[in-house]
Amino acid sequence: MKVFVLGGDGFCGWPTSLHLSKLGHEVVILDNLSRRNIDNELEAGSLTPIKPMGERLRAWEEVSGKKIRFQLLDVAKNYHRLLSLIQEERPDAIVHFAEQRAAPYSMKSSRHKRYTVDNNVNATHNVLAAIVESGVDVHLAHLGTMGVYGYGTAGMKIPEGYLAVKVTTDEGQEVDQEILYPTNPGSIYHMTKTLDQLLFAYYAKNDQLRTTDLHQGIVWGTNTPETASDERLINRFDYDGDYGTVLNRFLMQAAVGYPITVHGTGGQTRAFIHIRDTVRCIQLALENPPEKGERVRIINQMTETHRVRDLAKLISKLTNGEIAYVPNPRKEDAENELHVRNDSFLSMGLNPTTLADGLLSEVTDIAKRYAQRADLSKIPCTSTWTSANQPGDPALAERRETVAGD
Ligand code: NAD
Ligand code: USQ
Repeated sequence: MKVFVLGGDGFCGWPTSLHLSKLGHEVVILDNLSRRNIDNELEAGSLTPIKPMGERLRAWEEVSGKKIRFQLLDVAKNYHRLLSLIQEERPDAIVHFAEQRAAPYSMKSSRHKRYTVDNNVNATHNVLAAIVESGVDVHLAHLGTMGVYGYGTAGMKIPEGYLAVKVTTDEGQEVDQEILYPTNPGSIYHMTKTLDQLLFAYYAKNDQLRTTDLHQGIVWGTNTPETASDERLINRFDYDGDYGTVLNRFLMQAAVGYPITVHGTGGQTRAFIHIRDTVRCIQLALENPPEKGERVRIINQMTETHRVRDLAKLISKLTNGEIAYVPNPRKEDAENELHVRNDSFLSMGLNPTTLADGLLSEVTDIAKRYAQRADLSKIPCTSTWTSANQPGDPALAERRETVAGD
């Protein structure tokens, strides 16, 4: 297949591009490098030393003998270039990662809220409008989020996108229907993904666009076999308070001797997936496209759920690291249960990588190797959801504990 990877310089997009290229697909990366500019804005770079795009691509050609092409392009703004590229190249599939993806970044100020909405919604709509205008029969695979559902439970597992409901008609008859699962976003970022869902539903209905929306959980880990094959191919590793995600942050904090920052009671339960499974899931989604005229195919891209404080305790036990129970900068429930269906990828043959597989120590090893690059002042989550929330700073910790090892 010829595949456009929008956002192919990012944490998920780069390893996906290499994985698809390794499999023999022709990959073209489209990215405006906005994530690298946000590193400059936040003065907090990747813990791992990621190389410029040109060097990454030369290294990949050297290592694999395969060429990936790159187009510097803002998908949210350069509509006509995007359209011409689709018309000229006629890709079989487009994988769309090109959005601002950090919830804390999206909540920093009204400027950040507006940027996130403008960037994400326009990027998604431009891709949809350009596919239709080009007339090319492209399968669009988009990275959504588990956060579109909220993290609650209605006494059932969260289904893959659609909820079966019974409606009572005016004549008193009960009718079965399936509706998009009601959205309940917890940040401006997550809200943009709920807006994306409506755009996909509309274009699938009106233009028979073939679309797969992958509701992904929190990605952890750093490397895939391809990114680990040469240091110049290394994947990015975010640890700062805006872009670092919980499990990678906890592993990095323990590795550099910083307190493990649990927000509130750590009672939030979330869905997780390892980066190695992310790239396999995208492959499986591309190999199993929906038919023309089918409704949007929504798949939950996660392999396990964990409660935040259980992860902190596991890592404390493994590393002797101290846990700091810090104020929660977010407006979220203190505790939640989460049960999720993920039958689609399992039935396509995904063999999940789980926490128990020794990959925790791989992340800790990477964090230790590059520890001297870490700026510890960037670790606390300082972006607060409302003026009533406080930063997640260990200096404000209400309680501390270290879990004894075996
Ligand atoms: P990332 O920020 O590392 O990568 C996103 C890439 O998109 C960056 O390289 C950025 O420069 C590019 N980009 C952003 N806006 C663009 C635009 N307008 N035009 C061109 N390029 C643009 O993020 P990631 O962690 O790789 O996430 C990728 C996607 O997966 C996101 O849409 C995110 O919502 C989703 N996702 C990520 C996670 C996770 O834990 N990382 C979990 C669930 C879903
Ligand atoms: N948390 C802590 N301590 C920390 C950091 C986070 O307790 O130091 C808590 C947060 O309060 C939250 C949970 O951990 O309850 C998860 O936070 P996160 O930053 O790891 O994840 P989130 O903000 O949800 O966002 C990430 C990605 C996003 C993706 C989402 C998938 O950045 O792109 O969409 O995971 S999901 O969580 O399933 O919606």
